[in-house]
Amino acid sequence: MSHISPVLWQFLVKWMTTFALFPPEASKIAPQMDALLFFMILISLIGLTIVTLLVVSFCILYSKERHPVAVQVEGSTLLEATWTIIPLGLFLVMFVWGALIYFRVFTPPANSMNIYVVGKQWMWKAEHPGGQHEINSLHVPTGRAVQLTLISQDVFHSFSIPAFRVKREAIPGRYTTVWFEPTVPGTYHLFCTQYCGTNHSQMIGDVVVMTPEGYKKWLDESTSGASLAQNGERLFASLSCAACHNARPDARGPGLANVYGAKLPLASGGTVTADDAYLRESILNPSQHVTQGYAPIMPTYQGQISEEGVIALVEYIKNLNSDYRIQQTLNTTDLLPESEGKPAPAVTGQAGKKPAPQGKVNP
Ligand code: HEC
Ligand SMILES: [Cu+2]
Repeated sequence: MSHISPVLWQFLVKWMTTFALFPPEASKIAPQMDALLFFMILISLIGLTIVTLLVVSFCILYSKERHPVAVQVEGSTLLEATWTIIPLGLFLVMFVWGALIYFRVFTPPANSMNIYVVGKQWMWKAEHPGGQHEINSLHVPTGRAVQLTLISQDVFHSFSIPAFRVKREAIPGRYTTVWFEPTVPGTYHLFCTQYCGTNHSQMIGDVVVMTPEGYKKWLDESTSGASLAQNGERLFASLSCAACHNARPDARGPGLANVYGAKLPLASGGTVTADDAYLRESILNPSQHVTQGYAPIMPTYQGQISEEGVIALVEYIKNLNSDYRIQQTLNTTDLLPESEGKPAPAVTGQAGKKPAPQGKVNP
């Protein structure tokens, strides 16, 4: 969208950024948001100038010395209609323009890659699907839509990257998402912008935007050996989830293959879509929504699994979906050359349900 940023404006932004008056524009949405901001500032300046000029000139023209006796003015329909309709039009332009950007900001593209971010007093932890994790830093590639799934482990935090013009609350007990497409390699600030206790001001970090090749290299060097889904698989085994969720015909729990994104019928009537939030909720609070045809026997794991553990489990269950894994392969793991040969996580699907294809998934 560089056509909405004329040369003069780019010069202005560059100048302000150099003098630390303005954050750099490092994401695709940033110049679009700034265009609206500058439009609003421009309109406000024009309005300010007109009003100031009128106030000053009326003070001089209609002073007591010049007009000792007040003249009564009865009003002008044309004048009033003009000063109503023109600002109304301008405000509607701002509204529609703002709404268009708002929808764009809140709708991640279908092919975005997902990174989990957990906020806690007083740090940000990022979990990449490949198993890389980092604290108070976030590595992302240019030219790719990146979606963050945020959650807080304690109090409200707010995740903000000014250079990308994004900010979203990290809420305890609930997943929120935010997305951006980085455009310029470099290191940018990462803030918590909601007062969250004594060391709130230290809840800061670096966002490192790398070229796709640089990011690939970083992923290789930072790999912890197991992907997030593989960690989840390990947790699934150690917490004995498979005692009930297994492929055996007499399994006491439903099969979890292809559950992600499915519409599940509930015992209480109605259906629910199994998204990230639902998976999290059904692990920590299983009696909340009991799936039709099953007894409410699943124990709660509240307090037994950290948010990172829940994320690993959620990622594991998502990866039991064949199409999710293919999508992930297309989006993320094709940046990960060593992952191509990795075996897919084992499927503990219910008998009768089509298990996800095993093995190598190449785009
Ligand atoms: C004692 C048996 C048992 C254990 C152990 C168990 N579950 Fe369940 N789980 C169930 C049953 C029964 C249901 C369906 C009824 C319900 O929704 O509560 C269920 C539902 C679910 C659902 C919702 C999906 C659906 O189709 O309803 C998820 C996700 C899930 N379990 C994950 C887990 C994970 C992860 C673990 C281990 C941390 C686990 N379960 C341990 C029995 C169990
Ligand atoms: Cu915070």
